[in-house]
Amino acid sequence: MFKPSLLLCAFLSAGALSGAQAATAWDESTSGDFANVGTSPTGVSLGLGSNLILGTTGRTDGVVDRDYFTFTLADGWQLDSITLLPGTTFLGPSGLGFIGVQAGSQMTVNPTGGDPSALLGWWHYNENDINTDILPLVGQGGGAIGFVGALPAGSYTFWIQETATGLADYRMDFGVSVVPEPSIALMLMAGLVGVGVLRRRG
Ligand SMILES: [Ca+2]
Repeated sequence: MFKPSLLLCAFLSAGALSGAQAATAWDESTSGDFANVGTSPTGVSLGLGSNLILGTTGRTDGVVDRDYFTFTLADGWQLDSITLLPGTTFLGPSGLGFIGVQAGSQMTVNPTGGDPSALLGWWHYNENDINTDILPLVGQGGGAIGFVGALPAGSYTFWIQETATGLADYRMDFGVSVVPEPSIALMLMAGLVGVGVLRRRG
């Protein structure tokens, strides 16, 4: 018996397997501090699979270290997860890590303005988020444009900041995958249905 759901699963699995690799996209300890100005973010290159983003942010001696970086997802690619990894640190109960994302190659939002309406999404990540995918939470950030599911091909600029006084480390894994191509699956399904019709006629 023909099961289209199984066929789709096969395609999804093939896409996931073809993108399986791990890489450090940026490590501030070796690559340097991310840009501190949203309108001139550091350019980062993401590949298919796992992309580690490792950094430190916060406030020392009244100086705020905000981290801004941008990347472009090629046609047919999508950002399907941001996993917060162990090694991310927090500055006590009041220490809240902030992550925000804006569409395009710049972050134009005033970091002290408190207006998230131009953001695609944001989230205050915390200890409970370790080893979980925070992308869905980012998409639900209050007052932002919002999104559901993966971010499709295009340019995005991220802003990460520990909002308490002191320095905190963050370790995140940006998961990139190939967008499943329903058109091919549908064509194959149509072909299989056609075969079934021919068999009935025969
Ligand atoms: Ca930094």
